[in-house]
Parts: sequence; structure tokens; C-alpha cells
Amino acid sequence: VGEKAYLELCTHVLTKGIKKEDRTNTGTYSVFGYQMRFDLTEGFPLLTTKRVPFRLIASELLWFINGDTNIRFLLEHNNNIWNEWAFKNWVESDAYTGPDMTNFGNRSQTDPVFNEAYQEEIRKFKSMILTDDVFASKYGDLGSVYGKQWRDWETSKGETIDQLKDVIHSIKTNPDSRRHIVTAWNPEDVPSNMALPPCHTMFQFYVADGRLSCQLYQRSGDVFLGVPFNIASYALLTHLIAHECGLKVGDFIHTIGDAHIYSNHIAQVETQLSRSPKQFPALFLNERKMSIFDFTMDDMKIEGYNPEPAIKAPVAV
Ligand code: DHF
Ligand code: TMP
Repeated sequence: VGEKAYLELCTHVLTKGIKKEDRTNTGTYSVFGYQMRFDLTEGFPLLTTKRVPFRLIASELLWFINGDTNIRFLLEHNNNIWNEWAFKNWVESDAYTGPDMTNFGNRSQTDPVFNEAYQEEIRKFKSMILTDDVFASKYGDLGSVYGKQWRDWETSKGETIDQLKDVIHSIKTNPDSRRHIVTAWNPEDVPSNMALPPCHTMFQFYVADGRLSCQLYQRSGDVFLGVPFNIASYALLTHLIAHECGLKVGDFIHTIGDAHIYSNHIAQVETQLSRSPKQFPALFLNERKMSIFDFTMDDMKIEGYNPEPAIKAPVAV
């Protein structure tokens, strides 16, 4: 089963990883340069050794595809995976007058009294994003992140480039091209304009034998939390684009730069490694929708997914 590739990555980082400090002050075990390959014809690569919530992956991908960078869309889909990074901008702004939230990511894990105040502020923040348009446009926006770069890259001439539309067009009209690339890494925007510089930085498509393959270069991979999402997200994107282009799916190749396991995820990874992988589920797309830009949550379904239970872990902010 294809899941072995992921479990081998976990074992590799645990056994060969070098202890390395990081931006979040959590500490990691890390290796540099790693590649996994998933044959998408063997099933949809949603891990079975822990439950990975497909609905969060699908709504995040629709958010990218729509060119949206505001977490309001995610909250409307009951998806909380980007909250911390918008919340950070809010509590660091002059307009914020609530209790001190400095270093909330680490403190909420170690200080139960602080954690209560933090949960309350997050609750208020989410409710303002959902109900107050002005507040949402100011503090719900993560800046020039994926959706912006994929759909609305700004050129020096003041024009915009729709990389996603362009790559789909080039796959349809010139499948043999070696230039089917989308990049989220915009050096002009990286230092200032975004909540978190893109982790999945560029991807390339490849067509052969009527099959569409995709390779992702991810500069930084949180092996326990982020990577299972990233695998499923790019597998889903490959299926969607293949569907629109009348192609079958081929491989998803996942290349990671700094592949790390956070020091507070070790026990969780060991639990996961003690479990046996099952058959991957199957993905069903609405046959009546042709363009990937018309897809909604109801048009994507996973069947035959019988994973082991979810394993909780704190996310490093
Ligand atoms: N920062 C770090 N340190 N690691 C990340 O993986 C990460 N990912 C981001 C943004 N910043 C990040 C965006 N993607 C979760 C998964 C993906 C993701 C953010 C968070 C996460 O917490 N997953 C939980 C379930 C969350 C839920 O059910 O709401 C999990 O157990 O997979
Ligand atoms: P960094 O910007 O210092 O590399 O921190 C980003 C962290 O988020 C790092 O642990 C990698 C992780 N991450 C993923 O693994 N996948 C993702 O999709 C995102 C957005 C982040």
C-alpha cells in the first residue's frame, strides 16, 4: 500500500533526523531532502493509520482554487486550520485591546489559566470574522498567500497572471510541455506581505500515456500535522485537473526540503507507526461538473475510508 511511503518518512526522520531548533521555539528532528511517490490509481492517498479529515482538505483546496486568502470562507465551512495565523495579525495590531496574547502558541499549551483567556479571545475573533465585514477584510486576510499567487499574481507592469487557469490551458493544448508550473513563492511578497511564507512552494504537471502526474516541491514539511494534509490536497488537485482535461491520474510525487517532526509530536508518531495501514479510500468527483472552478464541497466524495482513530497534536505557531 502507498501509505508505506509516508510511514517510512516518519521512521527516517525519527532515526536519521538531526536535532534542530526552529522559528517556533518548539524544537524538531529534521532531515533535508526527501521524496515520496503515490500511485493515484491505487486509491486516494488519505492516511488510514490516523483519521485525516477530508472535508478540511477539500474546503482548504477550494479556498485556494477560488483565489481567496481570507479565513472567513474557511470558518463558513467550519474549518479552523488557518485561525492562528490570522489571529496573530489581530493581536499584534494596534486595534487589539484585550489581554496580552504574546507567544500564544506556546503559552496556551503550558499555562492552563492563559489557555482559558486564549480560547475566549479566539472565540470572539472567529465570531467577529464571521459577522463583521470590515473586521473580516482587515484581520481575516492572510495576505499574499496561495490563493493570491495561484490566481492573481501581480506583475511589475501592474497586470495579473492567473497561473492555475494558464496551467490547465497548457495541459489541454500542449500536454507534452515541460513548463506546466505553478509557483506560490513570490520573492517580492515573502518578507512582508504574508502571514506565513508558502510551505508548498511550487508544483509541476506532467502528461504521458493519457495520465496526469504532479510533483510538489515543499520547502518545509511538518511531517505529523501538515504533510498528511498536503499529500491529500495535491492528490485532490491532480484529480480535479485530470477530470477537467479528460485525462486519467498518474503519480503524485512529493519532494520535501526541511522534513521535520516537532519534539512534541514524537509520541504521536510512534503511536501511528505501531498501527497497520489499510487500503486507501476511493475519490468520486461529480461527473457533471466540467471546470474545476465550478466545484463545491458536494461535488467531491470519499468512499471506503475506514481509518484508525485521529491522533491529536499541538500545532507550532
Ligand atoms: N504550521 C505548522 N507548524 N505546521 C503545520 O502543519 C501548519 N499547517 C498550516 C499552517 N501552519 C502550520 C496549514 N495546514 C492542521 C493541519 C493542516 C494545517 C494546519 C493545521 C491541523 O491542526 N490538523 C489537525 C486537525 C485539525 C482539526 O481537526 O481542526 C490534525 O490532527 O490533522
Ligand atoms: P516555517 O515557515 O518556519 O517553515 O514554518 C512553517 C511550518 O508549517 C513548518 O513546520 C511546516 C508547516 N507547514 C506544513 O507542513 N504544511 C503546510 O501546508 C503549511 C502551510 C505549513
